[in-house]
Amino acid sequence: MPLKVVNVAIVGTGVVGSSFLEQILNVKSSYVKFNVVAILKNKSHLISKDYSSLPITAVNWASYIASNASEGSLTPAALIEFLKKDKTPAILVDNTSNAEWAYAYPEFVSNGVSIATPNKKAFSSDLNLWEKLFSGNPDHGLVYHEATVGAGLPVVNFLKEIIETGDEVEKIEGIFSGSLSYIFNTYSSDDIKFSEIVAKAKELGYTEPDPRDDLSGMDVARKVTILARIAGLKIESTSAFPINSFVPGKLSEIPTSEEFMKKLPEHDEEIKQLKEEAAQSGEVLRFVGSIDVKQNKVSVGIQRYSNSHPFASLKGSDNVVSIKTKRYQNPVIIQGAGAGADVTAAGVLSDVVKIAQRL
Ligand SMILES: NC(=O)c1ccc[n+]([C@@H]2O[C@H](COP(=O)([O-])OP(=O)(O)OC[C@H]3O[C@@H](n4cnc5c(N)ncnc54)[C@H](OP(=O)(O)O)[C@@H]3O)[C@@H](O)[C@H]2O)c1
Ligand SMILES: *[C@@H]1O[C@H](CO)[C@@H](O)[C@H](O)[C@H]1NC(C)=O
Ligand SMILES: *[C@@H]1O[C@H](CO)[C@@H](O)[C@H](O)[C@H]1NC(C)=O
Ligand SMILES: CC(=O)N[C@H]1CO[C@H](CO)[C@@H](O)[C@@H]1O
Repeated sequence: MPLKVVNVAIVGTGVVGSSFLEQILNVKSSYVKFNVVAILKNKSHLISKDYSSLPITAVNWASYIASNASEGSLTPAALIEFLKKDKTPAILVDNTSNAEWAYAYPEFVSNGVSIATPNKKAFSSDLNLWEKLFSGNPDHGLVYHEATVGAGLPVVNFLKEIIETGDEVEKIEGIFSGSLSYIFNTYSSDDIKFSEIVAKAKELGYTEPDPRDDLSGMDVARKVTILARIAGLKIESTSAFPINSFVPGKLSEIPTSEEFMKKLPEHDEEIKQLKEEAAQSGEVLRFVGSIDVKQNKVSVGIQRYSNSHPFASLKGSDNVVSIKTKRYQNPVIIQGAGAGADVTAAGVLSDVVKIAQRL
């Protein structure tokens, strides 16, 4: 069988991008050859003039870029021009959390470039953008985004596949944030104040620089929007359903993250009461996203689960998703690390491999 060759362009070499580069440069496949033909950073870029793979290895790529990259980045339009000039099929790997790149996806796709990305913006913003990306036009590039929900866990592609076989999703429920998973798992098992566990999660780098960005539920809302759309609901945007923020009311207006952390202990007592009320009924608090397809209802916020429920025994910063369908009346449970550079990059790389197989 002839070796299949695919050009790969990578945007962003941060946490996930670095791990992705190491993984793709180590792929040993007998049927597909990945030519890494472009690497774009914010202020520099490296492209292969003759579309052969850049002369980099999993060991030296960072120093090679540091000394050999050209100044300035490329715009999405310039990258499309570059990729179109070669007849080898191309895949864009977007590892930014940048909206500019996300909004350029339809241009890539309509020019035949496929996309693999962990960037949630393109899939959780306007419904219009989603519909453009999944129009089903056979001349368009393919779009894969496994790592937008639960990092490398097989959630997005699994859902799309069972729906393609004719199954119907009835309900999806899950813990989709590594940081909130860690915070509530530890809070329910340990004798620790809520403000202390938030401070610890921040220290460990599990939260965003301002933990309110996690506690607000916005990131969970983005992931829930993506899953709800896959399940067939026409969710216009993340403002189309209730997001019950866990940031105590008065603290949402505080300007700095430092001040917020200083004031949070004032709310320890009221949060402890919630925990104790739940404990009296043999339940724990969990921050979940739920999608009830039959009732057309989506929500994000705190729920109580009995100690025997799979969500109650979650450990560390793991994610868990429960999927109930017409065929799986006893829900499918997918659980495991839902954050971290290596598993996220592996989720993106498995999308790249899937695209290469289909091209
Ligand atoms: N870093 C990742 O693991 C990851 C995974 C999927 C997608 N992305 C995409 O990348 C964009 C930018 O991310 P970033 O570069 O700002 O990420 P970052 O700087 O590495 O840190 C922010 C995020 O770290 C995640 N995280 C990493 N390791 C973790 C661990 N061991 N336990 C718990 N949480 C952990 C949390 O993700 P969560 O709260 O989301 O679980 C947290 O919100 C995100 O908006 C997203 O679109 C990142
Ligand atoms: C890239 O540069 C833009 C504009 O200069 C900035 O807004 C953005 O935060 C930068 N992104 C990264 C990942 O450094
Ligand atoms: C920069 O490119 C040249 C020519 O390809 C190469 O010989 C050199 O090793 C590269 N620099 C680094 C630090 O890799
Ligand atoms: C998720 C992730 O790794 N994002 C990175 C993508 O690349 C940018 C720019 O290099 C980094 O700043 C991000 O951290």
